[in-house]
Amino acid sequence: MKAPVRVAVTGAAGQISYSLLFRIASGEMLGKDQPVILQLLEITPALEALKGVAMELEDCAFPLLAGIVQSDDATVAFKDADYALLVGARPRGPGMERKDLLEANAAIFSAQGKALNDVASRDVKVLVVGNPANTNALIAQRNAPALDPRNFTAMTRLDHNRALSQLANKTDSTVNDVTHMTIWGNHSSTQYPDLYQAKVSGEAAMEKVEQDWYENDFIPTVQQRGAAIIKARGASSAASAANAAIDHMRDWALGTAEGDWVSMGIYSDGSYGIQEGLIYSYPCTCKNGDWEIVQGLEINDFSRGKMAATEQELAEERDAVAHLLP
Ligand code: NAX
Repeated sequence: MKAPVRVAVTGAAGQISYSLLFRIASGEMLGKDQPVILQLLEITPALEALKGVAMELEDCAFPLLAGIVQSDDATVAFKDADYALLVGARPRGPGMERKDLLEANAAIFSAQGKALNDVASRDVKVLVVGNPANTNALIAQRNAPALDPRNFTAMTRLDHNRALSQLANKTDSTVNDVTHMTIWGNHSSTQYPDLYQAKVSGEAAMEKVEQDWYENDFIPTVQQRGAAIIKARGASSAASAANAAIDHMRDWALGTAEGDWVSMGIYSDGSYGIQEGLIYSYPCTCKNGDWEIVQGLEINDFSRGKMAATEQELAEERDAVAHLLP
């Protein structure tokens, strides 16, 4: 058996974590041969609820669960963390403007970025799930100058998975037949789910669907899926978000499927003309615990416009919190 790795999860008493933690502890994220120590962070008023979650984790008697840490102190929860899933965030309250939401979260993610900088493993792999995920990841990254910016990522895998299912349904296929899906940009309603590169059973997806469906049905459905779930369920996506977080971390740690790619919000190096330093979702392949942007894709004018619009939104979010960035 391998030595245990440390997996920090914030917002650990929340609804996404209620699905996420049990799957991490059962080996679905890092493999059935990899023991884990869960290091759980919550705000003080939620520590009692967190205790209940930890009791349930114990009651599963997971063979791979080598320990549980519970804390309301980020420097305890992130100590020597090899993986950090930042799920907890401040939700939008009544009367809160978008700017207020950005600022409230900037405070949380600055503090967590600093704590990661100070106490986490130098190779920590960070996934930000809490919204606004891309900008929260940017804030954490900027507050962790001692860590490689490549270690900070934001989750667009749920959008990616939603797009796979929509295309599979439309083409009477299964998700196993769909490859080369891409989500560009922000995890928000400006995201651009790109089918120009996608394939169904090895053939170009755009040969199998009409342009009208693509522009007026597929793109808005994927962009608005989170809101549709809230309307139907009365609560935001939780199990599917946890599933996407598992997929994101598993592929980053263990590698993406040969000949395919996934979507990850990552530190832009300027590829495809996107401003350097934004946390922007790109098509990525992963190998040996590292990601790489898929290069050389042909981008038509339609895609270029959509990629620029979501880039613009990310630049605006960054500018709105610029006064809080180091
Ligand atoms: P919940 O409100 O159920 O849970 C959030 C938990 O975070 C709460 O227990 C809260 O006490 C805790 N928390 C708040 N501030 C904290 C802090 N500073 N440190 C540690 N813990 C803190 O929300 P849940 O449904 O679990 O969603 C969590 C986040 O994921 C939200 O921001 C949500 O918007 C975001 N999502 C992101 C998605 C994505 O694809 N990137 C999709 C799903 C989800 O909407």
